[in-house]
Amino acid sequence: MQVAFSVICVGLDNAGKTSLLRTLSNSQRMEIFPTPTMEIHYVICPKIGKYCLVYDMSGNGRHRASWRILYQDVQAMIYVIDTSDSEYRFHLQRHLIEEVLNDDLIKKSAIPILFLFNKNDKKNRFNKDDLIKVLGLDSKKFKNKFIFKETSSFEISKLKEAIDNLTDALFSKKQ
Ligand SMILES: Nc1nc2c(ncn2[C@@H]2O[C@H](COP(=O)(O)OP(=O)(O)OP(=O)(O)O)[C@@H](O)[C@H]2O)c(=O)[nH]1
Ligand SMILES: [Mg+2]
Repeated sequence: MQVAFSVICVGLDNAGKTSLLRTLSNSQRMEIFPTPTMEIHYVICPKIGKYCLVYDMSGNGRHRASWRILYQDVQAMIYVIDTSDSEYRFHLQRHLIEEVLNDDLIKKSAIPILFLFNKNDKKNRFNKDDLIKVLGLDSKKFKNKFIFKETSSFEISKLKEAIDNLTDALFSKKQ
């Protein structure tokens, strides 16, 4: 298996990280539990016909500090947001995103970040453009390239498109 690049997948607990990565990596449908610390997925990047290795991190508060251990080993980030979350959790989310984006290692490497606005199959959810504002995702303030996509863990076509967009961003950044 040829691995072209590595990605860290982060976001609050219950966002749907493991669910969408299992859809993308064609893992057998099995019951989903909160990720204990980390899970690894190999995801095909249709554009380049190679795989990327995705570190699926636990979003639990106790484990978030371990995300940065991998920041130097990855070439991209996927940040998953549950669009049906509560107001309190969006508040928490804003602080967490601020912390990630202002981390010295993320600033220095300027890796592209794919923000997935997940659970878009739900009726009671916020739309992408409102959340971009609420979460302070102003790309002009950062060197990292931001990609925004609405997804559902159960719809593979949008997820594949998102991986294509990330692959494009990664390789255009390197030129
Ligand atoms: N409706 C809906 N539910 C989803 C979607 N994605 C995930 N879920 C549900 O959300 C819950 C949490 O999903 P996980 O994939 O475990 O979330 P996670 O981000 O990996 O959570 P941690 O491992 O705890 O950080 C599960 O009950 C999933 O079935 C989605 O796109 N739509
Ligand atoms: Mg998980």
